Amino acid sequence: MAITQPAAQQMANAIRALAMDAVQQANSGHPGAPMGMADMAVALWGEHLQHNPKNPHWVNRDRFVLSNGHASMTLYALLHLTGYALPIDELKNFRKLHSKTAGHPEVGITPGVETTTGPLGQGITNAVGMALAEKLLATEFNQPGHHIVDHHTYVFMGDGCLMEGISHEACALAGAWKLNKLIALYDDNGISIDGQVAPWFIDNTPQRFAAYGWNVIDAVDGHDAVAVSKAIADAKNSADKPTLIVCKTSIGKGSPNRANTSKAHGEPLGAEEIKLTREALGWTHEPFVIPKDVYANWDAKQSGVAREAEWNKAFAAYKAAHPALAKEFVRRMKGELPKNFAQTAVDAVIAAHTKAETVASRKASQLALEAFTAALPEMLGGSADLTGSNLTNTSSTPALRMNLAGDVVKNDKGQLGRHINYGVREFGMAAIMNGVALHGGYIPYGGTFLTFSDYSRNAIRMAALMKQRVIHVFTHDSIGLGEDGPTHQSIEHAASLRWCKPQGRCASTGWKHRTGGTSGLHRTAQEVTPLHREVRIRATETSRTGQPVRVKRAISARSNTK
Ligand SMILES: Cc1ncc(C[n+]2csc(CCOP(=O)(O)OP(=O)(O)O)c2C)c(N)n1
Repeated sequence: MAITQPAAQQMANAIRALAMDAVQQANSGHPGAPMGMADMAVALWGEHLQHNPKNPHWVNRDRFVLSNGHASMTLYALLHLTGYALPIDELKNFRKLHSKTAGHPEVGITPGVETTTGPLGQGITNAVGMALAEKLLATEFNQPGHHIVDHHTYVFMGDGCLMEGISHEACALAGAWKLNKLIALYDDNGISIDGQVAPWFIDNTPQRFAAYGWNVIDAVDGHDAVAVSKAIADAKNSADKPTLIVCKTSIGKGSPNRANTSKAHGEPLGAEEIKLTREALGWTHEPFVIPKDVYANWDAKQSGVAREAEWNKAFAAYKAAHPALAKEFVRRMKGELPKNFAQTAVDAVIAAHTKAETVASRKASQLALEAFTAALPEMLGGSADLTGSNLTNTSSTPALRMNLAGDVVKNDKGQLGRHINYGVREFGMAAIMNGVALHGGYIPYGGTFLTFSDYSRNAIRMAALMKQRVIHVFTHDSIGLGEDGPTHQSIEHAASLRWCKPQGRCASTGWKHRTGGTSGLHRTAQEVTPLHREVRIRATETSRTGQPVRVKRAISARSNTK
């Protein structure tokens, strides 16, 4: 709908009221950012976001990431008001055990939450991964006259996300990849927990993003929903650049004594200040009571169902014209492995065991990958500038490259890039992989030295928390790596990550089992002699959906090497 004042004001005030009342009721939380971003939320969710509250999993929905996860009441209010299965009682139970309204948004718990956020900087990085996945899927599956993959990825983020170093890694890559359908709205309120950020955050953010190759829309009044909406409309026209919209806002907007102070950031306003805020906003309704006309203005159920129905029609036409591609797209987005994959995996393992080569396990890993990347077009590899050391590339995964217009280019063999040069950005790589996995359509894997898993650690933790199918290849996994010395030796890493450490020929078995959950595969730099041991491969494999898959050839073989 086209937003107009004063309806927009009331829609924004509904978010402000829900945020301050829920935080007050929980006696903890962050009212300031939701109150400050309320008008931005009206602009984006009231006018632009393509979603269907009745089906949060519609594959072509726009993705929305609340990178400043402490502002979770923004998202809960939006999900409730637009018609997701998040009743008002859940908002009354904000931050309570077993509620769907955790302190920070958690994917898989709350319908409509796309990723778990809270560790600042990772949300924007996940969003870069989602936008990348969209672009790559569109390249693979869209056909002339059939744009079945065609959505935006939107982000709200604050000063904290931009201060975190990972935002540099991710946003630099978003510029390099020309992710023009990524639109980030910066809540530029100049406040963080310790107060006015000016003394310790002096970056020129617009210039910083312009230098990354972003389209920057600066100095938008973040309390003018119409102005923000216009900026978003302009951003959607960006042909080859991601967009940063700098929204000037006041934290705690509406609160007479807390607005523009760090006290609004992370504590309840208190009963007296809430009363004053209600008066200042002209919001006369009791806590958790939203007038019918405000609900009606927010309601996105009908439009969402219509939007998805329209896409379903477009998909039916695509399916009629390109049945094989349509089938493959459905499989990929469901995250199911191809029917014959179990057999492929068994064949690869048998071949490795039969050959029993004396190679470094990173090489064994690459040999396994050679078979698996050929069988699984969804495997999207990469390395943080250690491709030749991690051995994550294969003949089916050429380097990913975009041309000047931002299109993904094919190599001279006609292959699309499927191996990402992340550059020296381990943390960015890990959180981008989380975003790719969350989007769906790909199984991301990426490599670095095991010792540098420390750089990526919190993103690995987030992948595990979110139960995402992300694979980390950690090579040079022992103190035996030698000449590089103690800086490059992993000592405590394997134990602290608590992962399996497959050896030698087990490399292919390791890869075979890494088709579900978050995994780290540790690989040696040095040759390892195959162990003399019995290999058994089950005749029945289990697919990701839990359905048994029959494998044609089962073996029980004994390796012939010492
Ligand atoms: C990686 C990380 N470090 C620290 C925190 C704790 N923390 C939560 S919010 C915040 C300040 C964020 O400031 P800003 O983004 O400006 O939010 P606002 O004050 O506008 O709500 C901090 C340090 C965190 N959530 N994540």
